[in-house]
Amino acid sequence: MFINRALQEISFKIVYYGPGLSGKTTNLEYIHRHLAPSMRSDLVTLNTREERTLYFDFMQLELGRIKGQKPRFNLYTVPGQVYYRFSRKIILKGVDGLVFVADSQRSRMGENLDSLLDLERNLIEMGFSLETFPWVIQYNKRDLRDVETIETMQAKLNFFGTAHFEAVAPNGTEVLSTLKTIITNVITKLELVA
Ligand SMILES: Nc1nc2c(ncn2[C@@H]2O[C@H](COP(=O)(O)OP(=O)(O)O)[C@@H](O)[C@H]2O)c(=O)[nH]1
Ligand SMILES: [Mg+2]
Repeated sequence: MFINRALQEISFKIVYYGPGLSGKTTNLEYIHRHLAPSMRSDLVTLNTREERTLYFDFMQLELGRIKGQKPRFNLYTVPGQVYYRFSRKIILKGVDGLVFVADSQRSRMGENLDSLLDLERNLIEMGFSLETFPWVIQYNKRDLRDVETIETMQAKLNFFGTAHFEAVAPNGTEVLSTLKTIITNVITKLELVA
């Protein structure tokens, strides 16, 4: 979180985390398409092919006022692939809220769990834990054939019982409700709304 008192601006950082190809960028693309240009910045996507050390998507939302403050929400995605461990740590710095985007395909359950444990390890290094940190979990790709049941995904991944969503990111199913919930959780945690 970053507060600029002079400008009455307050910035929050929300990070979309999860294994490679789970649909993190697709979430941001949908949000970008469906919010008025006055409410959001351009979507910046940095490509891995350019061999950057840092690789992420970024977009800023500006949503009305809360208690006189102009809140901004900076949305980031992390690269999910195992070898981008360093990028993920950098992108997590200063995070206020997390969306974990899981891939519902049965064959991807191992990657989901690895990524969630990687996230928890990184949070613990920063002095936090998923047990108390504002986060939500999105079970994406519900439109595909060979998906795990929600009950099994809940049992395997949602070990602290946080809010969960059943999404199809390309057509926007549950994309905005996921975003709204994490924004509300972040703001509530900071007691900006009574
Ligand atoms: N069928 C289906 N495909 C999806 C869904 N979400 C994302 N995809 C596809 O999965 C691939 C990876 O998505 P992307 O957003 O780039 O994943 P990221 O690596 O997490 O950023 C792309 O081809 C997307 O179009 C979904 O809900 N259903
Ligand atoms: Mg991506």
